[in-house]
Amino acid sequence: MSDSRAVQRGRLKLEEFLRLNAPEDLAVLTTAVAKASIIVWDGIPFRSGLLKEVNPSGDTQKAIDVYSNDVYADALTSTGYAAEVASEEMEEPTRAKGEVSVAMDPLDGSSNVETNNPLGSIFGFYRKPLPTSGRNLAGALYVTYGNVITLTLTFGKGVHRFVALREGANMAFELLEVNLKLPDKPEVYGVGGSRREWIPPVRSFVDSMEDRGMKERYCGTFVGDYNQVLARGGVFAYPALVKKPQGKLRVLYETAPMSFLNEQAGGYGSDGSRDILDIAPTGLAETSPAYIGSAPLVKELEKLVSAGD
Ligand code: FDP
Repeated sequence: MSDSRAVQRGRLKLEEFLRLNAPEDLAVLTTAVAKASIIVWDGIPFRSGLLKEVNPSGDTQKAIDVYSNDVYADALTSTGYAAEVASEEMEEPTRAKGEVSVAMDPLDGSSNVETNNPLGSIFGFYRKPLPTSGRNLAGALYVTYGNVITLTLTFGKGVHRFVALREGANMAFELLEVNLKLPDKPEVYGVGGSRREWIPPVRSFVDSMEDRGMKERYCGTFVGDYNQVLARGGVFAYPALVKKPQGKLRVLYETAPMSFLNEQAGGYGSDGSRDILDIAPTGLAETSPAYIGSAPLVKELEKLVSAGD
């Protein structure tokens, strides 16, 4: 962070921050994501089925996850900096002429749409063609569509957060927090799937977290659940399940970018036996168990899971 005076005033615009702190290609791609996130957010009431009769653009109603995918994929490919954009919503990545491979989850937690629980989007900027390991990430970011829209990002030099504020008829992102770090004292945990499906070491570790006075906080969106771990310290896990040892979350689109960001915030992410960033996925939609958050806790959990205790 080079412009700390501007940070203290709290009015540093995203574009200015990116000009000072990001390589040009990632700056342009991040700006595209920021602009598209407002369009996606605006579309949620109409596209989610909440307002069935109303469709502002008059075109065929698309499901919100397909809509988000199309908005982000168009925005990213039209920058000229993306080599490919991959997401679970597309059978094949969209190819373009740039050099950065983008893997995204355009609408994380789509089962939360109906209940108005948090939603998010995740983006990983890779320097190698997909699929590739998280070691080739040059940047990662996530968007939260909660009480406020935030964008939390890293380019490998700390984690910084921006918030969308109204500016006349538009919304613009301004710096909210710099150099976010997981607090030393962990307070919360959230674990996906259901307790009876978890492998035994995860069950016993959750019991031990309760014994340590930590609280369960689970909203059902990876982004929302991780976001509170970043604020309060603790662990988010979508663990290995007895009948689904590879868990549920996708490495390229979800766990590697979030783990890269989490490590920049001083945390650690494991698949139960190794750093998530060391996984070399062979397919775009490959999944792995994920244990992400405060480093000492995740390392403890990794030991238990590796030993099968
Ligand atoms: P969703 O299926 O609603 O898109 O990415 C998948 C995901 O949500 C994560 O955001 C979330 O952490 C997890 O699945 C929730 O799964 P469970 O309902 O099995 O807990």
